[in-house]
Amino acid sequence: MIRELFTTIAILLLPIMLSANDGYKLWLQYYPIENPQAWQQDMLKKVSIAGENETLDIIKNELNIAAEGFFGQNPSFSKENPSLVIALKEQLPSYLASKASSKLGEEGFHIFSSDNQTVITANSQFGLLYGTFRLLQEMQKSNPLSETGIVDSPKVQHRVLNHWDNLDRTVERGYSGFSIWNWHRLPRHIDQQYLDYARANASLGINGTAITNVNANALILTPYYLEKAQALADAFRPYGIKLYLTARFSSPIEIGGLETADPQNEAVKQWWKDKAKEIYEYIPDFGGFLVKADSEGQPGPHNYGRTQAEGANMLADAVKPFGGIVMWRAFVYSENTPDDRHKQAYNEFVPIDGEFRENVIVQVKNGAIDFQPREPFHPLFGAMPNTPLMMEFQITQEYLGHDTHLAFLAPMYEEVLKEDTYINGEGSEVAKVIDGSLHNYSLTGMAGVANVGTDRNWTGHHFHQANWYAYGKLAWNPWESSEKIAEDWIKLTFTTEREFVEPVKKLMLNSHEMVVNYMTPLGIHHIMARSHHYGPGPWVTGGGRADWTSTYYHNASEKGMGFDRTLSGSNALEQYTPELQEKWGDLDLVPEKFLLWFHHLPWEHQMKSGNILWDEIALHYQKGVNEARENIKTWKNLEKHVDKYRFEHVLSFMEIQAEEAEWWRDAVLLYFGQYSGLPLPEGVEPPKHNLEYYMNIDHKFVPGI
Ligand code: GCV
Repeated sequence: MIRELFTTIAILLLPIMLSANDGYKLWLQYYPIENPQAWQQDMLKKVSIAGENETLDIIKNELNIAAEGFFGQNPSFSKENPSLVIALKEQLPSYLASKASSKLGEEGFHIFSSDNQTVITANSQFGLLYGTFRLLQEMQKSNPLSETGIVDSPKVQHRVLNHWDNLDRTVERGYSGFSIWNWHRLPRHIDQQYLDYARANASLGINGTAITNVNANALILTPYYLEKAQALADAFRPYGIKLYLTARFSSPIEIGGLETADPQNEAVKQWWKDKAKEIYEYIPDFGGFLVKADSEGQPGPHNYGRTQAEGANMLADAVKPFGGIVMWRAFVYSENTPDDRHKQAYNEFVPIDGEFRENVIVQVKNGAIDFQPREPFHPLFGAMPNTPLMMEFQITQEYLGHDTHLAFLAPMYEEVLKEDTYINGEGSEVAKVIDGSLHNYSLTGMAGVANVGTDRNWTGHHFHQANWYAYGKLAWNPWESSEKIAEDWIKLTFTTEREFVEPVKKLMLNSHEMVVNYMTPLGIHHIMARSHHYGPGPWVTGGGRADWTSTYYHNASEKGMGFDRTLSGSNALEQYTPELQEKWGDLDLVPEKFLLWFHHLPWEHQMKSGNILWDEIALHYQKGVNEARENIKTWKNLEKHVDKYRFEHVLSFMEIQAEEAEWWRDAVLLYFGQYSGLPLPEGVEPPKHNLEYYMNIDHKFVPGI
């Protein structure tokens, strides 16, 4: 009886269960195209794919999934009168080959129409894969092909996700469940999620993944784990994705039985050469090493009185014979160096510009401190013309509210990429450092610290899928606009209905600034709770390292607040070009978003708005709260355009965000208010509790540490 009842309930619930969208399909929803035009439907009817290999099978599969989703039909694959031709340029008949662009490079593609055919061509199978994904994305957006079609190729060579995933499957700064790498089941079990991960990356043109934490465990380099890494590399290969591993600098001691890891020691050099050879036996196309050294307790060349270049070069020599590269992080700083943390990486790396091997690329975080909600660009960009530099963005939201705070990060990435370094005069944007054009770099790259985990929707917040997407798009083309990225992502992920697309785009494009408003406006930085960085902690002080406290950065007292990085302070400003020193050093010229980053100012400092600093700070916090509340209203109005599952999920996260924005506002204003001694300006709501209450909040077991 009970069994029958359950069966009946299950049957009744089936339609609801089927319509539930858990977000697993990301931006590859391939939802039905309403009222498809003839060109759309015809294009996927008969497809000719030249040749056979695993990547071409993936292309075939993708076309099947898409056609099924768009039109409920499957293409037939045939060479007879195809509507869509997918072939390498060298395989095209000459009348079509002559129409194909000559500027495709290794990974680019050309999609064009000729008579009644659409052609996707490229110089490599991965170019064909990228072209296929692009065509399907254009179809989903209902964008007809123009006369010239689409010619596109990546502007950056190495487009790599960095997973801070540990071997026990915890993820440092990961907020979406556990690591998707199930080491215990590898190498024999290849989880479907690995393939779906590779597919999602390929759809954006991401071509590399560093699968282990930069706070590295040497065990990954032992045969036990190499066999597992090999299985992952094999799974990713047909998607055009190379595998990288993080190398712990002290590995020769920890797993090699040597007494030193000195990069000038012959036995150590040989150990790395042998290790590299061994890795390439498992993974013939191994991408190379990603290294964090001499930073936050990680071992490195400093332990032996050597430079970063000497450390990097030893590893570069080891992988060089096999075509590997070394991505050496510039995130080098120490609590024992008495200088402003902001200045340390520059001081360390600029003097050794040009000393790195040609297969080393130095990986630099977007800002000089640490992925704050807003930072001016890192002064290293532009300052190392003889050493290739790559960008490191953080996709996971360590300092941006973790998984529940909606913050679309493309505007933040774009702000940094489009900032002018003035290094070769006006027009020397950071993006030109990254695409290599400013200094003619022979290597280019962009890394994104991944936000994916075992959560069914991959990224915790459904909208944080957009940050993975945005990173991929900007790694492909650092000049892409956040507005286009947002619009495309919405259309691919939800719907093309304008009544949905426009308000959601607006909400997304404003969301990063909203978070800055309620967390760290006007250049305030690093005032998060200690260690896990979840929630406010402007009172964080003391402990082992001053540079991990809030008071180090805000310097609040009765006299005012801010970090003086001008001549009268740490003079970190001198690391930028004179144009920027002049602009950012001058209180009349500095953009207010960087005000307290570079200046220590009295609470009564006059702002452009006419408000005093204290009032302006308070009003920014209130603005952030108001915006978070407004988002809830906007989202509620859009209910009819979204499936129930994602609607409710996003709504509940937005409610958490609005509540936590209040928490931020109240805690921070109470704390700084002790020093300003000034009342809250009109329009700012009084705090709900006293300062002690906020200081005693202690969230247990916050994920990500
Ligand atoms: C992987 C910050 C984070 C650390 C991270 C480090 C880094 O300090 O808090 O978790 O370590 O950056 O980028 O190496």
